[in-house]
Amino acid sequence: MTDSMDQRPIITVQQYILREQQNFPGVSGEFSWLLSGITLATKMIQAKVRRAGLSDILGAEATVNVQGEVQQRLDLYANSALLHCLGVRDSVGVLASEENDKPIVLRASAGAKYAIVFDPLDGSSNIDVNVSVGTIFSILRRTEASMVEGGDPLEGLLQPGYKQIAAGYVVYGSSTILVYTTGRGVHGFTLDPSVGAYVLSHEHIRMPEKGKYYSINEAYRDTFPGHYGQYIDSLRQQKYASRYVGSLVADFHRTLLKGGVFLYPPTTDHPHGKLRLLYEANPVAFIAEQAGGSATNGTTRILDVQPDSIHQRTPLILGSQYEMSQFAKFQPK
Ligand code: AHM
Ligand code: MG
Repeated sequence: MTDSMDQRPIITVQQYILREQQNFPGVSGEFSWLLSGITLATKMIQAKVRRAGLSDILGAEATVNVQGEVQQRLDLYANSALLHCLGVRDSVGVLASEENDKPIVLRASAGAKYAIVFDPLDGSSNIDVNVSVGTIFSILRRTEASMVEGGDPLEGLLQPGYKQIAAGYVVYGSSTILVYTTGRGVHGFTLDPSVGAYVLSHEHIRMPEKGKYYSINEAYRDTFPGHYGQYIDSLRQQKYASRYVGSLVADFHRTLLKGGVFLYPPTTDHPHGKLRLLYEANPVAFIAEQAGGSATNGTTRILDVQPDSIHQRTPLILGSQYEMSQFAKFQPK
């Protein structure tokens, strides 16, 4: 089958995963079935995002999530879509979402070997103004102890990021793109709305070794620890330009493709950082590393941090090799 426009063969994300799995005998098709839950949910979400101004889905709901943030209607729709589409997959044992205070235990059986954490709609403050938002997810294999009847579901979720078996995100931007890794490189699939499928568009993405942009909310500069300001000054002296969307998925996607550095340091309001370790920092850190970049919380590699709660926050600094090595030089001794 070819794309009539340019005669390139069409490879869908489903085909791609099945093909990857053929290289690893013993791996069943359950992972592709699980991922199809995510692709279905994100297609439902993007359909709502595309029609947002036309339907009664914009605006805030009268509820506040566990982070103390007002929930947007689209946040709630996105959360329900993911909970539903993943909840019916037998291989999923436990889910955790930014929008739910507690983890959702679906099945205790040993066959339900995966735990999935997600931010259903990242960048909520951009929903009402037609700026890119997205979905971020991370997939873990549950620990043996957490799978037995009466086992603690949290144990399967609170694993350091290096244990992720897959992670990805979808950006609902000028086009809808799914980017994921299973630890064998990073691949991007653009949703072709005419056929309703994610089609391979960016195989083996590599982050440039050096970029042109730094990405940070500079309005908080006076409340960052001092060395962050010094680092930004050095980038400005090197004639960097600044880009900041305010949706992690969009800022990360640009950094992945164009290189540079993204920073969300500790601030006075968020002394431990604002972004969430399990479903924001870990997935993008895994992807950054797989693409040749790196990610830190300022002192420690993000993927090495042992989480102690599902909604834990973290500072996040990630990007290209050059900018990250420069950042390390500004670390206080
Ligand atoms: P959200 O998950 O509630 O949308 O919040 C996370 C978002 C990130 O997408 C983004 O990087 C950050 O918050 C922006 O925060 P700020 O407005 O403080 O710059
Ligand atoms: Mg978010």
